[in-house]
Amino acid sequence: MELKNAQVKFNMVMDMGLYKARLQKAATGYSAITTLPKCIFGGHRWFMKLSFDEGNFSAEKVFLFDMDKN
Ligand SMILES: [Cu+2]
Repeated sequence: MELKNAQVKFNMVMDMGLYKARLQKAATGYSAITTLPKCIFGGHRWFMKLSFDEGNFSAEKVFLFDMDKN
């Protein structure tokens, strides 16, 4: 099965904008590339929501990560 409608969205607690990328099939699994801005207020925690729907099945999951400080 191949996911055709999968995407990731990134945002911060503060309004830094919403960044989206579609997942593309890669050699091993899926990949997505996006560019996130550096927070001028020193925030570094980002949330990434992974979502996909395929036929009548859909799922989403939120992950968090901290951007490098330098
Ligand atoms: Cu910020």
